[in-house]
Amino acid sequence: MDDLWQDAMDHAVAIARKSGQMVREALRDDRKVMMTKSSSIDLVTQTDQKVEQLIIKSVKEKFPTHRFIGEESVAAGEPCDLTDFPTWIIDPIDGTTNFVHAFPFVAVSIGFCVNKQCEFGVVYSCLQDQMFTARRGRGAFCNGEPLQVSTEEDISRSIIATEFGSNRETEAIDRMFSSLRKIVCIPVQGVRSAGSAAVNMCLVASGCVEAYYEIGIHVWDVAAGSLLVTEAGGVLMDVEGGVVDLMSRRIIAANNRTLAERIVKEIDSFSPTRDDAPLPKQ
Ligand code: 2AM
Ligand code: CA
Ligand code: CA
Ligand code: CA
Repeated sequence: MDDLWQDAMDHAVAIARKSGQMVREALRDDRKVMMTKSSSIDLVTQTDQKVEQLIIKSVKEKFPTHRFIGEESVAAGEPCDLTDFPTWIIDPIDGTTNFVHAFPFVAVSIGFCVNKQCEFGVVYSCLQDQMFTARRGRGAFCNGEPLQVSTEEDISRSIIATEFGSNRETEAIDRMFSSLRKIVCIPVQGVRSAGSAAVNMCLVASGCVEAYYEIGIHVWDVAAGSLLVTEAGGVLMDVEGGVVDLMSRRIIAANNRTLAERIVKEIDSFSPTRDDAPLPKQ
């Protein structure tokens, strides 16, 4: 079984690299927005769809019994169910808005779960040519070099990453900024938004930022990155302090428990609905 997952991981790395090449070529020639999804700022390009199709096709040929959760397939009506079966969780372009604007943080994210547990994660940051890889129990790497989270214990000496997502409803924005205001005013040394959940998690794994939190993410945004964080020595926590459920659409990824718990204290938590519909009143 062990060797089989290694084979799958090698395949994920190869296909992520090939996908990254497609993304770089499209960045030069074709960054047109093809359509929007949940709102006018939720963008999809032809490259999002082409890359996802490429990944799924090539994995199906090699592992015909495996299942898939892919962002663009789910958008096209495929189920988003994480079962115990071997499942590839794919975000073909994490950072589509960045891609459209040529803002240079664009990643291909491939996570692989069995029995709902991540066995490996691959995040390819296409424009930096950085291949982030993690295998359960075997560490996290960038281009083969081992990664370690930051050792900082004090949030006031930390950089925190978060994102603003695509929900622009006043209530959601108010909650997000009320949490962010508290975090900024601790004060932290900085707040950053890379525009890609997967890249944010790789920044935590690399020790460049101490923590990343977001409410509204999907499983494909964080499946691969979550293993990078834990294998680099970091922790995952739900925004209310419990164990993270990758399907819950909210996450804190931090270098250590002290920082994660401090962020829990400052966040006004809420659960987004599955389809980005208006948030329920608290
Ligand atoms: P995407 O590029 O794959 O859609 C977390 O913020 C994730 O939400 C990002 O990694 C990004 O994933 C998505 N996202 C961020 N800003 C967005 C926006 N304005 N519209 C739609 N999705 C966005
Ligand atoms: Ca994404
Ligand atoms: Ca995407
Ligand atoms: Ca998207």
